Amino acid sequence: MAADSRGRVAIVMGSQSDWPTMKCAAEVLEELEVEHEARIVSAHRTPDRMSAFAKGAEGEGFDVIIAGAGGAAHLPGMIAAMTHLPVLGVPVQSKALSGWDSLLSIVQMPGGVPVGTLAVGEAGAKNAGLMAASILALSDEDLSERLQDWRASRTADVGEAPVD
Ligand code: RP5
Repeated sequence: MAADSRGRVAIVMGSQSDWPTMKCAAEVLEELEVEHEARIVSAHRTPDRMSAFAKGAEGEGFDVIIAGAGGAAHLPGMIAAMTHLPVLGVPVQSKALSGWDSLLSIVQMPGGVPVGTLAVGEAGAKNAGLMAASILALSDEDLSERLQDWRASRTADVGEAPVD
């Protein structure tokens, strides 16, 4: 992909085990026809890969980074420290602490290096995809229309009264 190609989202995660959560971001980006690419980048097991990714993300043509991790989830913050692209953090639900550890690790960034932190788990990944699309839609009218249509179809799905 040419470095001047815009409108791309990187979805990175600390482990293969994060994919069932993070694929919710990929699915919504697919629905909105936003170009995206998913990679495994671990802050503690592949630190050199993480560093190369974060420093090269803009050069690769990415505009927004979605980073998901669980436990001592330092991946989104470490990436945010090495790029000025917007980083959206998704706390993956951990086994030991049900994602509280992931959430606090990602949301409590010291002032100066922001990570836009979403909800724990699949809802957070889905919303990260939607938020990435919203950011890109600021400079892409066609995407803005697709996003508004996507929202309108969810509104239209809501019935007036519950059915058995
Ligand atoms: C983190 O540790 C990953 O983001 C994952 O959520 C968690 C567990 O990883 P695995 O042991 O399943 O590889 O680095």
